[in-house]
Amino acid sequence: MRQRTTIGGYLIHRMEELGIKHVFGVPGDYVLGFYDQMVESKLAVVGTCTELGAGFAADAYARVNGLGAVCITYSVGGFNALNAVAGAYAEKSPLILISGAPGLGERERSPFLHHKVRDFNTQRLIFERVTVAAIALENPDDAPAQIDNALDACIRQKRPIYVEIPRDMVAVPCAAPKPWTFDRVKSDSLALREAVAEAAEMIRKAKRTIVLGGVEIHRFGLQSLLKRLVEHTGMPIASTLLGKSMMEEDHPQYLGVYEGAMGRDDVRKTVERADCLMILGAFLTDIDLGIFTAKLDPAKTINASAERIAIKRHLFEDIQLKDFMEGLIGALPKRKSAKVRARKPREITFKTKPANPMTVRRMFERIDAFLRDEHIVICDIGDSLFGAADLTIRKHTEFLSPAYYTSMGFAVPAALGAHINKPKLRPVVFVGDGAFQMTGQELSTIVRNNLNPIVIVLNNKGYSTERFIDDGPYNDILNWNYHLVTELLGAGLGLEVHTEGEFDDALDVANANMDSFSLINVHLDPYDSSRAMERLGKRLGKTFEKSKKK
Ligand SMILES: Cc1ncc(C[n+]2csc(CCOP(=O)(O)OP(=O)(O)O)c2C)c(N)n1
Ligand SMILES: [Mg+2]
Repeated sequence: MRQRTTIGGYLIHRMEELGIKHVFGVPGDYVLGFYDQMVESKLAVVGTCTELGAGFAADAYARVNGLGAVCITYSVGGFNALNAVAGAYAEKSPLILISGAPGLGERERSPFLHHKVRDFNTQRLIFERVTVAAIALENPDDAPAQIDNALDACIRQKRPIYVEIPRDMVAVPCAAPKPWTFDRVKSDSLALREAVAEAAEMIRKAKRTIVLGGVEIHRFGLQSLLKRLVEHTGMPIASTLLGKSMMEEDHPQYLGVYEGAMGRDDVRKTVERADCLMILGAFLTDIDLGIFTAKLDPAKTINASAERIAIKRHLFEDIQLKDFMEGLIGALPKRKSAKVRARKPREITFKTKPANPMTVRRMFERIDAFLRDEHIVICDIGDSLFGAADLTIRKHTEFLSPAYYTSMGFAVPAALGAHINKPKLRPVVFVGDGAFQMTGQELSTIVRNNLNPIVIVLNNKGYSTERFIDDGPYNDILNWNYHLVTELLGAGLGLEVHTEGEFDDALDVANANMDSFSLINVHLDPYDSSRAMERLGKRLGKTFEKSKKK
C-alpha cells in the first residue's frame, strides 16, 4: 500500500526538507489546525507581534538561508503581510507565505464568514500579482503536485509563493512525498558558447574592464564564483547598493558601492571611465543608479542577469548566470590584479572628538572602525541605508537592506529573522526613528527568542529623507524615548547619545552586553544627513517639482 500523509503534513515535510527550521507568524482561527501540525513537527513557530513583522523577518531569513516562511490567518493576517511579500518579490527573496482560509464545507453553508472581503478568492487573487505561484490546496489529489510545483518556482526564481489551506483540508489524507528532486536548469549550450566568446572578445580588447556586482550574486549563491572570476581576471569590482557585501569589502580589488552621483566620487569615476563594464546580477534600479545620475554606455557594457544577457545591444536568453561566469573564467587568460587605490582602514584614521554633537557622517565612520567579521549589518531605509553604503563589510552576505523596494520598517524584524537563522552573526541594526515607530515592537520577539542585536536608532525627529525632497509639518513625528523601550519590555539595555564621546561609550557597553538586545538612541539634527542623502534629496526634489508642474 502507498504511504499516506495529510495535506498539512506534506507541506511541512517539504519545508523541513528544504532547510526551513523556523516559521514566523501570528495565528488565527482559520490557521490554528496547521499551527498545531507545525508545533508537532521539527519546525519552530516564531510568534511575532504583527504579520508585517513576520513577513520582514521571514524575508531576511530567506536572504541568509535560501528559503523562509510566514504563516498567517486569512485576509486580516494576509493583507498585513502583503507589503513584506511585495518587497520580497521586488528584491527577489524566496519566501513561502502560508495562509489559513475558511473551510470549503463552511463556505457553502454561510457566505458571510468573518475576514472575508469580497469573495473567497480575493486574497489569493491579490497575492497572485506579487508571487510566482499562488495556490489553494482544495483537493488532496492535486495538493502534492501543486506544492511541489510552487516550491520549485520559488527556489528557481527566488521570488515568493502563496499557499492557501482551507481549514478543513489541513488534515485530509494525501499521497506521501517522494524524495525532493530539483533539476538544475541547463543553459542553451550554443547561446552560452556565443555569449562567452563575444564577452571574452570585448574584455580582451578593452584596456580596463570593471565588474559591477548586484544582488543576484547573493540570491543564487554565486559569491565564491564571483571571487574566482575577479581574482582570475584581475578586474576591479564595484557593488550596487542592493548587492552590497556580495564580495568581502576589504578585498584588494574591491572599489566600493557604485551609485552614480550619489556615491563616492572615486568609485563613480573609475566605473564610468572603464572602457568595458561587466554588470553581473544587478537590477539597475533608480536607487542603484543614483536616481539615474549613473552614466553607463550600453556600447561598452556586458549586462548579465538571471533573466538575460546583453552584450552591447545583442541579447541572449536561456543562459544561466553561473554558466556564463564559469565560461568566462575558462575563456579569459589569468591576469595580475589591477591596482585599486587602497583606503586606510578606519580603525587607523578615525579619532573621536568627544564633545562634538553626533552627526550621521561621523557615526558611520565610527561604526566602520567598530565592525568585525561576526557582525551582520541590517539597514532600514533613509539615512540608515545611504549612510551605511560606505561601511566596509568584511565577509559576504553580511549586509541586508530593502535598497530597491525601500519599505520603512524592514530592519528590526529582519534582525530577528537573520539572527534566528545565523545565531553566530550579531546584527548591527540601523533604523530611522520613523521606521522604528512602524515595526520596532518586534524587539519584543527578539527578547522572547533571547537574541542580542545592537539596534541604533537614528533619531532625527522625523522623516528626514522627505525633508530633503519637500519639507512640511507632515514630516514631523513624536519624539519617543526609544532607549526606554526596555521598561516596556522588561528586558534589554537602553542607551541615549548626543555626542561623539557618548556614542563611543555606548558602543562599548552595547558590544559587551551579550545577554539582551541593546538599543542606542542617537539624537541627530533633523537636517543633518549623509552626503548620499543630500544628493539624493536634491535629485528627488527636482523630480518632485517637475511632477507638480505636470
Ligand atoms: C512603509 C513606508 N511608508 C512610507 C514611505 C515613504 N518614506 C520614504 S522615506 C520616509 C521617511 C523615513 O523616516 P525615518 O525612518 O525616520 O528615516 P530618515 O529619513 O529620517 O533617515 C518616508 C515616510 C516608505 N518608504 N515606506
Ligand atoms: Mg528619521
